[in-house]
Order: sequence, then C-alpha cells, then structure tokens
Amino acid sequence: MAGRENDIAALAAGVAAGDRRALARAITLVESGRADHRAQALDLLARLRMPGQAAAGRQALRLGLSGTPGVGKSTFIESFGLMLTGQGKRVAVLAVDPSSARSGGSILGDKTRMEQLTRDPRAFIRPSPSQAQMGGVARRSREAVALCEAAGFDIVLIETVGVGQSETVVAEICDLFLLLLAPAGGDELQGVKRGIMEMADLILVNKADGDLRPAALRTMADYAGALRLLRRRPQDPEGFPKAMPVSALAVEGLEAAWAEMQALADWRRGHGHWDARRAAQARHWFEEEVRQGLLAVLAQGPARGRLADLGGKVEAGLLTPEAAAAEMLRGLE
Ligand SMILES: Nc1nc2c(ncn2[C@@H]2O[C@H](COP(=O)(O)OP(=O)(O)OP(=O)(O)O)[C@@H](O)[C@H]2O)c(=O)[nH]1
Ligand SMILES: [Mg+2]
Repeated sequence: MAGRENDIAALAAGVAAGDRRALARAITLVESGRADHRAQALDLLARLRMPGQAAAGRQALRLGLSGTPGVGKSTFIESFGLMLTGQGKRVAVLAVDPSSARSGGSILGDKTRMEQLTRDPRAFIRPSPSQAQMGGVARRSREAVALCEAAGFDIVLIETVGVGQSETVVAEICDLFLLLLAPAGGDELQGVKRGIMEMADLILVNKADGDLRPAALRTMADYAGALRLLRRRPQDPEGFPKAMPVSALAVEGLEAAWAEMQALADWRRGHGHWDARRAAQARHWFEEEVRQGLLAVLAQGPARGRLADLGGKVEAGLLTPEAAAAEMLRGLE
C-alpha cells in the first residue's frame, strides 16, 4: 500500500515536471475502469490540483476543435500546433471521441498528417480512448485535460469529430470552441446544427486555397451572416463569434486566427467571464458526477429491487416514466 502511494507521488511529480511519459501513464490511469485504479487516479488528481491555490499562470488555454470527418482537423492541428511550438509554446492534443466512432483509417491518417507535430518535443498527442461509453469519455477527457494543464502545457487542443453528444462534452471542458468547416458547394449552410453554431467562438472555413478558395470565402460570408443573426452572448465582445478563412494545408490564416483567439481570451479574462466559465464548468461536472454516482448507487445498493421493479412497470406500460421516477425519489427523501 505504502509502495503504491509512493508510486502515485512519483507519478504526480513526473507530471508536474512536464515529463511526457509520466503524463501518458497518468492519462492511462484515469482512463481505467478498475476500482483500485480509480482510487489511485483520484489520489493523483488531488496531488496535482489544489483547489483555490491554482496559480493563474498554470492555466492552459483549452481549445475545443470540432469538425466533420475530412474537414481537415488533423491537418489543422499539425499546422496550427507547429506554429505554436515554433513560438516556444507547449501544445497537448487530445481526441475525445470513442474510437469506435472514428473511421478505420483515422489513426493511420493521423500518423502521416501529424508527422512533424508527433515528433516535436514541445508537443504531446494522445489519440482516442478505446472505451466507447460517452459518460466515461467525458470524465476521462476532462481529467486528461487537467493532467495536461498540471504538466505545464500552454495550449490543450481537444478534438472531436462531433458525433452525438461529444460537442457538448467538449464545450463543457474548453475555454474557446473552434468549429472547422469545409467550403460548401452551393449557397446553403452545411446543415450545421444551430446548437453547434451557438457553441462556436470562432468558425474557421478550411481549405481556402487553390480552386476551393472562392467557395471557402462564400461559405465564410454565409456563416458570418448567420452568426450576426444569433443573439449576442454576454461572454463575447463586439464582433464575436467570428468566421474566418484558413488553409491548414497551405498554412494560411492561422496566425490571424490565433490572434483572434488570444484577443477573445484576453477580453474574457479581463471581464470576469473566463473564471466564471471555469467555475460553472467545475460545478457542472460536480453535479454530473453526483448524478452518475447516484445512479450507480441506486443500481447496486438496497434500492436496486425497487429500481428494477419500477423500471419493469414502466416498460410494461403500467406506470408513466415520470410517475415511476417520482415514486422512486419519494422513497429516498
Ligand atoms: N486543399 C486543402 N485540403 C486540405 C486542407 N486541410 C486538409 N485537407 C485535406 O483534406 C483531407 C482530410 O484531411 P484531415 O486532416 O485528415 O481531416 P480530418 O478532419 O482530420 O478527418 P477525420 O480524421 O477523418 O475526421 C486530406 O486529404 C487533407 O489533405 C486544406 O487546408 N486545403
Ligand atoms: Mg483526423
């Protein structure tokens, strides 16, 4: 037991020193579903995070990045990541989606598309986790982000292909949310759900190069128009959210996009929105953990029988879901 505590202390020290191998091992630990690993993971996180004492200088900029398959996320991360490491910044990249949701060639594609960044000593790249459960993915992702932050990374990029709930998960983890789009053929908006657009702080229309450039600029103008119709959010200065053209392949527009991200982050820091968002996120995850934990307790504890019984009645059409839930909760008060 004492040995294990020492192991966790050593692992925490390795992470805090910015050691990438220690960070990789720490992320593997928080991903594990084993109960004894879970206890160690909580110990590790507690050693690395001292609530209320986190120095502002230790905060990474957490960037969420979402985009449909093929839009150029990997290419963007390679170019954008290299630009940042070239400025002396340390960049961590995490993928949020369960691997089952990714196309088969993805990992191989990423190896070639992020070739230089993978070898960059200032970068850390962590591919998708293997477990496919969204609740597990959410917890694992935010804990992995916290570990990267504790390891002193300046920027943590959190990538999602945007299937199902993963955008919402990313939005609840990141400071800024980037939506990557491809040039559209016609003049229609690309069926991007309104909810996703409302999460975006910056819409980047990629592939604004060569023959695709005119279409990319048209698409960008369409989105800029659509963004103007959205209600102004309190956490935004004038002019945000914004749409911009970029080319991940030709490495164009990335510096301009980075300047906008920094301007927005600075404004939010200066106006209290940065801390407020992180505080609200922490509260959200606390409540989410309690919700998940309560369900697990109910499913395993003495109330298990009643839960199964009421669930059966709902299935059989004898009780409405609402009435059954109310009865279940009455028993707990
Ligand atoms: N012309 C042009 N092509 C690009 C650009 N960025 C990416 N591509 C191409 O688009 C294709 C898909 O790029 P990826 O970076 O793999 O896209 P992705 O979003 O990571 O795709 P998934 O991992 O499958 O979700 C590749 O053939 C890239 O070379 C760009 O800026 N301009
Ligand atoms: Mg990719």
